[in-house]
Amino acid sequence: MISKMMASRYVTVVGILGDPESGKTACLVSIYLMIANAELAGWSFADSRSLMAFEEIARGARDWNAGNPPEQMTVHTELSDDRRPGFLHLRLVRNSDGRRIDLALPDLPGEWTTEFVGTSRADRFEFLKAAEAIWIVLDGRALENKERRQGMISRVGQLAGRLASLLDGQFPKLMLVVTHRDAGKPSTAVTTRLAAELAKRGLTATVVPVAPFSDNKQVTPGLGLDELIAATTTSTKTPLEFWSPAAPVEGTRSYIGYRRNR
Ligand SMILES: Nc1nc2c(ncn2[C@@H]2O[C@H](COP(=O)(O)OP(=O)(O)O)[C@@H](O)[C@H]2O)c(=O)[nH]1
Ligand SMILES: [Mg+2]
Repeated sequence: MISKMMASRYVTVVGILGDPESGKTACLVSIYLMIANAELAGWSFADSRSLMAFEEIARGARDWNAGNPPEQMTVHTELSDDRRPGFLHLRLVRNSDGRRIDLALPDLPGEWTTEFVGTSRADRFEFLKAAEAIWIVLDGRALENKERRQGMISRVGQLAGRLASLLDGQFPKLMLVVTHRDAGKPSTAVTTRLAAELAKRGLTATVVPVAPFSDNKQVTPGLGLDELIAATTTSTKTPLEFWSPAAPVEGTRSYIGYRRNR
């Protein structure tokens, strides 16, 4: 199934990494729900065939899971065969130019990331060599926690370093997806240190704060996911901009970008 999808040059494969509980599945579920409800700004389903394509993937996922149907339209995170990631497939149309984009979004167990950093076990990440973008999903609350912050930032550096050696100089666009935007936005202190940690390895990333779900009335659920999809599908390589949501204003989505100082 994966190789069939990857054989199509139009499929944008995204590598989605992140420790357990960082919010990977939440991002996928929220993207799917927003698309299904036509709430993802700037994007719509291509046509009914997109639903069929999704159904095919879901059916495939069911097969892989040997009788465990996928929950909430994403593939079970715990796969019976842990070598084969499940993919959420979406065929979208960008409203601005009508461009059609097939996205393959894998829902991987967080343990894969943990083990990749800890033991450098890379065999199951071979598919990342075909990825056009890599998301490293980070729990925004942990990032702002004074005790946990430094450890997390160093681990992002280690993870990026592992990826760099796996990908052997062919690094795709890198996005640091910071969840729990509803609990607050990432501070400049944190984004600056993340950028510095990556710069040690000659890498840059786009920081995208998101709130796939929200416990805060001031923050719309799904905030930031349209930017995430936009950044994932732009053709420019490794953008330098960090994106930071402006103070939340109900009903609007305004963003300011600022260039990282080198
Ligand atoms: N309020 C809120 N909850 C979130 C957010 N992101 C993830 N969560 C919750 O955090 C928990 C872990 O998320 P999950 O997607 O399962 O993590 P995964 O292990 O990386 O797939 C779940 O209960 C999510 O609903 C967010 O931005 N805001
Ligand atoms: Mg998960």
